[in-house]
Amino acid sequence: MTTANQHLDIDSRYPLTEEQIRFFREKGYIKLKNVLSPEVLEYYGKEITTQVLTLNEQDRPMSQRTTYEQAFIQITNLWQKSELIKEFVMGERLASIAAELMGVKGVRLYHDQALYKEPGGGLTPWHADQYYWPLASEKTCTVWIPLQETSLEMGPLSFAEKSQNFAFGRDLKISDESQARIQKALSEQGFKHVVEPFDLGEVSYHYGWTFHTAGPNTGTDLRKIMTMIYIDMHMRLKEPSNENQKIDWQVFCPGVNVGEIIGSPLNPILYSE
Ligand SMILES: O=C(O)CCC(=O)C(=O)O
Repeated sequence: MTTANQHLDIDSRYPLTEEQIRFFREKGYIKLKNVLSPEVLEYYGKEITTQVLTLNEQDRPMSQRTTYEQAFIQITNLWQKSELIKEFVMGERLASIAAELMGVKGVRLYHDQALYKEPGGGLTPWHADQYYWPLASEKTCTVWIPLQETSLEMGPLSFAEKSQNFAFGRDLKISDESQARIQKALSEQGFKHVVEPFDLGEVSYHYGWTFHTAGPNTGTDLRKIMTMIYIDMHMRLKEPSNENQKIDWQVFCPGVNVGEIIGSPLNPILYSE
């Protein structure tokens, strides 16, 4: 960080309390306020949006899209497309929070992805991310970074509290089926559904196995979100258990063999103690 860019702080430590760490491990998610400044969100967010709109190939009307396609425009590994986004994704502030929350000595990048929910975009069906990932342990989490204040009408991310150990639905990809079956199971088991807006500068972290969803965007503005998926720096690749995990292996950890540490050039260490 240069002196001129001191307001663009993406590297300093965010002081987590013991209580916050306990909260994350018990509830499977946490929302943290004032993590990123408005200047950071404006500066990097502008470039993220430019890249998303340039790389987006989805131009069919909502009515002709699948439920998955209606939920968001999804662009992955933007850090490979732009030096500025690379700088943001490499930031130690968000990565060190992930390491501390999970209780690991360091984290690597699994991949980044922008998730832009258009006005009129549909709900994000209930799911757990780790269904998609050939990862040998549960030490993985996503930071969900709104690039604007996110009201309830824009479809903020919401969580089933303490669902990270719930086994039902772990074999379901994002679909109408996951929405119906997981919603029913979570509600029958009495899981609390936490739905809250996000302030500017607020971010959330959730485990790979925490069930989550997001409402439709009923507003008039684009819901602009950047995410990074962090893995324990010692995470090993496991034998894929479905077709999506096979694809993820090829795309996000190319050249890594089953049983090896996920250390391909696409999985740099972003923070270590
Ligand atoms: O942004 C969304 O609507 C869903 C995000 C999500 O599922 C995730 O980041 O794991």
